[in-house]
This record gives sequence, C-alpha cells and structure tokens, in this order.
Amino acid sequence: MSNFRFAIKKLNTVDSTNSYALANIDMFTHNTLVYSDIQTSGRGRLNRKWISDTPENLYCSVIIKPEQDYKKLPLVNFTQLFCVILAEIINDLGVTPQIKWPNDILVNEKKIAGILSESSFTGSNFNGIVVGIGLNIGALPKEALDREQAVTSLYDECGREKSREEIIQKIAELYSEYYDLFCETGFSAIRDSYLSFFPFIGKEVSIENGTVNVTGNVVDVSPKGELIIDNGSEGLQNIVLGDMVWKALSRA
Ligand code: BT5
Repeated sequence: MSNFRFAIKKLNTVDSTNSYALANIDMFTHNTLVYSDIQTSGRGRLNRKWISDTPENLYCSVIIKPEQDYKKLPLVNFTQLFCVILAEIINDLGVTPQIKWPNDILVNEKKIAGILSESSFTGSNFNGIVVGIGLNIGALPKEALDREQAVTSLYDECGREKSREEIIQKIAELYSEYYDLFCETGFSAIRDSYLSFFPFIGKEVSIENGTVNVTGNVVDVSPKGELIIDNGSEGLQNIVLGDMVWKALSRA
C-alpha cells in the first residue's frame, strides 16, 4: 500500500518496549515501532522473562491504534499475525521456522523468537494494541533463562549477518501487505502461511493452562486461530489459551 505510514523510534535502554509503549500510548501515532538496544525487564507471558541483554538482537513493540471499532478487530490474533511475518522473514533467509502455537518461533526446535501482544484500555475506551517482538538475530542471550528452553539465533542458524534495521524494514513491508485483509477477516488472512510453518499437525502435544492439562493429537488450527486437538475419549477440543508442550518432532 503506497500510503501506509510506519514510524520508527529507537531507544538505547528501557525496562520493556511493551511497558514503555503502553505507558506512552497517547504520544504515538498508529503504526509506530519502538525498539531498544537493551531491555532491563524484558517480559514474556505470565510474567516470564525475555532475556534482552545484547544489542545484537531485536526487542521491539509495534503500536497499533486502529480507527475501526475494536470489537470488530481480531485482537486475539495479532500475535499470530506477527508470528507469520517473522516466520516468512526467517524462511526467506533460508532457515526453516517452526511456529509453536500460539506465539513462539523455533528453528530446529530451539526458540528464536517470541511475541507478546497486549491491549490497552482506559475504562472501556480502547487505546490500542501493543505487539512486542523479541528475535535473536546476532547472538544468543547471555543471561541464564528462567525455564528450561533450548535457544538459537539467526546467526547461529545461517551464519549470515542481518541488521535489526533490515529486519524491521521487512516487518513493516509484510505488515503493510497483510494489514487490511487481516483486520477484515482475522486469522483466515494468514492461516495458509501459518499452517505452512506449523509442523505439529498429527503430533501428540500437551496443553498446559494453569492447573488444567489436556493431551491429544493436533488436528488443525481453526479459522479463528484456535488449536484443535483430539484427545480420544472427549473428542475434538478447541484450545484458546495455554502453553503447548511436545515430544521431539523428529520422534513424535
Ligand atoms: C514470549 O513469552 O515468548 C514473548 C516474548 C516477547 C518479548 C518481547 S521483546 C520486546 C517486547 N518487550 C517486552 O518486554 N516483551 C516483548 P513466553 O512464551 O512466555 O516465553 C518466555 C520464555 O522464553 C522464557 O521463560 C524463556 O524460557 C524463553 N526466553 C527468554 N528469553 C529468551 C530469548 N532471548 N531467546 C529465546 N528464548 C527466550
């Protein structure tokens, strides 16, 4: 789209680009990307940590303030939109990404990127959505992780140097291509691409969601972006939230 505007703001250090974007959402225009060299309190979901200790990697947030009524927008699927965008970028570099529902990107079963989408409301007024992206580009995180998780970076996978700015440019391009149709039709607009990077169909997984655990075979991802699993006795279940845990893909 020729009139698509995408503003970029660079910080040297910040607690979390998501926290910063949410706290200052009024001062940003629709479609602004904020990135930082370092985050001192990078966040994942459920207050997990996102290790953000080297400027060789990307820590950014996209601030989206759509004009449409937010109730008509696929708010829950923005995470998946950016999963697809990152997967396509990684794939174009000759590295095969694996989308782990709902919000992780792996390469060779090691985590390379994570996405955290947060909506902002003042009372019942919708201010916008902030989609945070952490992508290991040039280096592995140096600090120890807070949970057992194999990690990798683009450099470790393909040995090619890519700057954060080149990746941001690609994010902006793909985002502008998907944006209108995605706002209109939601997950359906990205489903084919999502599934092309989703190696879990037919695999046995467990979904951990607080105290509730469900185990079954992955059947599909629904047009709304829900994970559909078949757990035998109870039949098909559409999963909306949770962490997917799986056996090694090569063995499952
Ligand atoms: C995520 O959460 O994967 C979402 C991460 C979003 C980070 C971005 S960076 C810019 C923006 N500002 C923020 O403060 N956050 C966003 P989750 O699925 O909960 O995964 C968190 C888990 O990923 C941790 O518990 C670790 O196991 C692992 N992890 C932490 N840092 C990592 C890293 N640099 N590379 C790979 N894995 C990491």
